[in-house]
Amino acid sequence: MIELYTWSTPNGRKISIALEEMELDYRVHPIDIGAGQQSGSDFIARFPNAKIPAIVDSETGVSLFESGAILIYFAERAGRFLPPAGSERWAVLQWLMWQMGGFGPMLGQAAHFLHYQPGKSDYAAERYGNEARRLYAVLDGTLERNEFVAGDYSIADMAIWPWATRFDQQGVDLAVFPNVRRWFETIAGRPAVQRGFAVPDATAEPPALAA
Ligand SMILES: N[C@@H](CCC(=O)N[C@@H](CS)C(=O)NCC(=O)O)C(=O)O
Repeated sequence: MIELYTWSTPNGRKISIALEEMELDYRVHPIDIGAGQQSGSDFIARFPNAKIPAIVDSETGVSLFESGAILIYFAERAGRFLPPAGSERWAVLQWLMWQMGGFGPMLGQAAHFLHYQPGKSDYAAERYGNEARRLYAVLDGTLERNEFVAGDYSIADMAIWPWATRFDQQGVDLAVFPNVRRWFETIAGRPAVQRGFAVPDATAEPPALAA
């Protein structure tokens, strides 16, 4: 059994989507980050970065934070969605690291300055808005050549897709990125993705794209 500490955010949803896709048994522990529960002493004692997602695998004793590490751990445990060796494996890890270093941190900053704090800093809004659109253009380019980011559907798609669900907050128009749009809708249609998206908020659904 995997104990999952999470909230309804892109980083949290990566993990619940992966658990659903890999059919691993898990129990959800909601951590309300708006109420500061990630800063509680019990949570920090186990997960010193004080952020969700985090997991404990009660069968193996492995305890992990950082969503990229958790996705690799699950893929190796389940033997799915990460090729065991060779250039296909490196392609998945490359795109997973791209998400962890860029298509996540930069989009978070874009949403902060464009959506949550509009008008606070024109410089930051322009800088992160431009970087968000640049990252979507990179994603669109790879999806023009491949059905999924690294060939077959993988943990890299599971990491990237939840961040793309917040495109409107990031100042991004998906009509400009037709390959991202096609990929977005394909993944949104997967039942495991829909179940994972609704953790821990059972009413949550991926955004429907305008026709
Ligand atoms: N690099 C970390 C980022 C985790 C992260 O930023 N989590 C956010 C929610 S998406 C959080 O817990 N925020 C609460 C806070 O910063 O206090 C990962 O990928 O797991």
